[in-house]
Amino acid sequence: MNKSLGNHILVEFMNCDPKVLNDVNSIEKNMVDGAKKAGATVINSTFHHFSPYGVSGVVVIQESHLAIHTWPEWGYAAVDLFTCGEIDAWISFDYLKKSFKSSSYSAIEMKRGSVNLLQRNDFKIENIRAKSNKWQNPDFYTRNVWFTDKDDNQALSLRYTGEILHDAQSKFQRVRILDSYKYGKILTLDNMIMTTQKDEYHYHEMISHIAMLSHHQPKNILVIGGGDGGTIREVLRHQVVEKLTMVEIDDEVIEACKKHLPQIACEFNNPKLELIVDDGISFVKNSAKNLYDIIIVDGSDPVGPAEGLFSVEFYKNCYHALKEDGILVSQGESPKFNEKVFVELNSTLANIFGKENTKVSLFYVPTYPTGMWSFQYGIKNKNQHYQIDKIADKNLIDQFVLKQNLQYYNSSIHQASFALPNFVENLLK
Ligand code: SPD
Repeated sequence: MNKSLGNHILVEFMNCDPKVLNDVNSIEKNMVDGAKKAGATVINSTFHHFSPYGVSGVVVIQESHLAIHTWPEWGYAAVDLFTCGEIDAWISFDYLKKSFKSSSYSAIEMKRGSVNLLQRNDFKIENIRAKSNKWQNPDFYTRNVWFTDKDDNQALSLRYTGEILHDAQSKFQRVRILDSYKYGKILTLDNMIMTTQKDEYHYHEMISHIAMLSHHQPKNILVIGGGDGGTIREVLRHQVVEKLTMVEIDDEVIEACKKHLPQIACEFNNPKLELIVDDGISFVKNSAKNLYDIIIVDGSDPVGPAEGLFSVEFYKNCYHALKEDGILVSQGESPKFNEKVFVELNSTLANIFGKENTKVSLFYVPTYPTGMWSFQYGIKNKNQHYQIDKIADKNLIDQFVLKQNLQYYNSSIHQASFALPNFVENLLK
C-alpha cells in the first residue's frame, strides 16, 4: 500500500442540533476534546461566532488541524479533519457526530502527500527539529475565541477568554456577560455589544452630562432603558436631581449587571431613584404631560424590544411628557454603521421638535462597530432659549468634571461633539 504523509477526512454533518451549531463555546470545546480524544496535541484554537448565526473555527494540533464552519439554520456543519502520524481522525469524527447530535452525515477520506510521488530533500533535519522543540508536547494551548458584533457587511470583534460569566434567555433577549482581554467584562444583548467595563464611560458620560449641564435646573429626570445602570450613575452625580425614574423592560439585564458589572450598576439603591421594570414605550404613552426636565432614551439597537424606541409615536409621547423647556436625549445609532436609522431618527425628531431644536452629537466608542456613535437631541425650548451645542458656563462644567473625575466628557468635548463631518451634514440634509 502507498504510504502518505497525512490523512484528510472531509465531513458533512447534517440534521444537527441548531442550538449546538450556534454555540461557539461548546463547538470550540467539542473540537478541542475531539482532537484530544484521538490523541492529538492541541496547540491553539480560534473560533468566531457570526451574528445572528454561524460559527467558524480551527483547532491547530501538533499533527495538523481540525476546522469547522456551521450553518445552524440548515442544521449543517462542514468539518475538516486533517491529521498525520499515528493519529486516527475517525475517533474525532465519532466524537463530533455525537456532540453535534447529527443524525445523517457523509465523509470522504483522502490520503495526502503520497510518498511515492514526492522526493525527500537532502538536508540536516536535526537543525530544524532543534528549533521546533519548544512545540513538543505543550501542556497548555492558547484559546482564541472572539465575539463579533456585525451587520451583513461590517463587524467589530473582541477576543474573550471563552468563558461566559452569565448567559440567560429572558422573555425579550439573550443576555450575556463575557470576559474580554482588552475591555474587561462585556454586556451583550442578542449578539450586540452594549457596554464594556473599560470604555463604558465614553457612552454614559456623554449621554448624561451634555443635557444635564445644559438645562438650567434638571430636577425631574426620566431614563428609558439603561438596564446596566451606567446612565443613572452619571445622572445622580448631579446634586440638583430631586427625582429620577428609570423604566427598563428587562429585569434580567439589571440583575446580570448588578452581579457582574457592579462598577456600572452601582446606584440602584439610591433613594432618589424609582426603578420601574416595565415597557418604556407604554410608560411614556401613559405619562402625565409636562412632567420631566430631561428624558434620556438609553435603548439598544432597533431590533427586538428596542424597536419601538425609534418610532414617531414614542417620540411624540416623549415630547408631551417633557416640560416646556425640557430636553430629550436619545441613543442615536451610528452615521457609519446604520445610516438609515440615524437619519430617520433625526428626521423624526426634527418633525416633532423643529429642525432648529434638533441636534446631533458624535462621540467615539471603541467597542461599537465603526467606533463612531451618536446621541440625538430634541429641545422643547418653549420658554428658555437653550443652545445645547454651546456651553453656557465653562467654569461650572470644568469644576464638575474635576470633582467627579470624569474620563471622557469635558467642556471642549461638549461643544466639539456637535461639530459634524461633512458627510454627516450631507446625510442629514
Ligand atoms: N450598538 C450599540 C447600541 C447601544 C445602546 N445602548 C447601550 C447601553 C449602555 N447603557
